[in-house]
This record gives sequence, C-alpha cells and structure tokens, in this order.
Amino acid sequence: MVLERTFVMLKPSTVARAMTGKVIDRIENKGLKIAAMKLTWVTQEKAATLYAVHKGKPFYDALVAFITSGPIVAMVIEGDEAVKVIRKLIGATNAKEAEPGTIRGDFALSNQKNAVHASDSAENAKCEMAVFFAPEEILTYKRADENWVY
Ligand code: FUP
Repeated sequence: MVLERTFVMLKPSTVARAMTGKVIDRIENKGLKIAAMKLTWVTQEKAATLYAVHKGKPFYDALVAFITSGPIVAMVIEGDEAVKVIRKLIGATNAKEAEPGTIRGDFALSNQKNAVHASDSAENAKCEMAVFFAPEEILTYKRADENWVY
C-alpha cells in the first residue's frame, strides 16, 4: 500500500450548480478519506500559483477568470495511491471526452468548466495543498470502515 495525499478542488461551476455533495459522495464511496476541506475563494495570487504551468497559453486568462469567479471547495484526499486513483475517478480533462461513470463524464460538458481539479503528481499535490491549507489543517484520523476498504 502506498498511502498518499492529493489535492482536489471542486470548481466554481460545481459549487454554483449545488453539486458538491454528489462529487464528494463519489470520492468517499471509493474509500478515500477527506483529510482537509474548506469552502473558499481563489484569489488572483492563488490562481497564478495553481496555474503557473499554463501561463502564456491562449486559454490562461479565461481559466483564471473562471476559477476566481466564485467559491470553490478545496480538499486534501488521502488513500492508497490517491493521486492516480483520483485522476482515474475524475476522468479526462475535456469533460466531453470523459468516460461515463467518471466525475467529469457524469457532471460536466466542458473543457474549462470540467467540475473538478486534481493534482497530477505527488509533488504537485504537495505544492497545491500548501496554497490552500496550513499543515495543521490537514487531519489524521481513522475512517470507521478502513478494515473493509483495505
Ligand atoms: P487537468 O490536469 O486535467 O486539470 O488539466 P490541465 O492541467 O491540462 O488543464 C488545466 C485546466 O485548463 C483544465 F481545467 C482545463 C483547462 N483547459 C482549457 O480551458 N483549455 C485548454 O485548451 C486546455 C485546458
């Protein structure tokens, strides 16, 4: 077992469409644990850090405008190979291409407004969770069903 933590963000479209519960349900049903969670607003500074790799690309300004347009839910998710497992659970970036059964495949229809973000590597996860959470806000506890998940 490779216990990992990853960063997940429910995008402004998911909060505005009142779908946060449905998305969180998918993550919890999988057996993954919520280690941290907050409803918050992405500032320009946080957006610039989060999307630094996309700076200069044609879609960058629109992406930053969207992600700062309303509240998001920031989460740290923990579990066995959580980075890879969450990326599979959310599906392809362009929600039109995402398989049915994935979060993006079932809850979104757009490349930009694709319901959720999740880190693509353990290193990026560390950087991204640090943008939203102080170390003491990321909690260690047991799920009651852990013996049945693992
Ligand atoms: P992902 O890792 O799946 O979130 O996807 P990327 O890091 O490749 O893209 C980051 C965000 O930019 C996603 F929300 C999709 C968005 N995007 C566009 O809006 N237009 C593009 O042409 C490519 C990506």
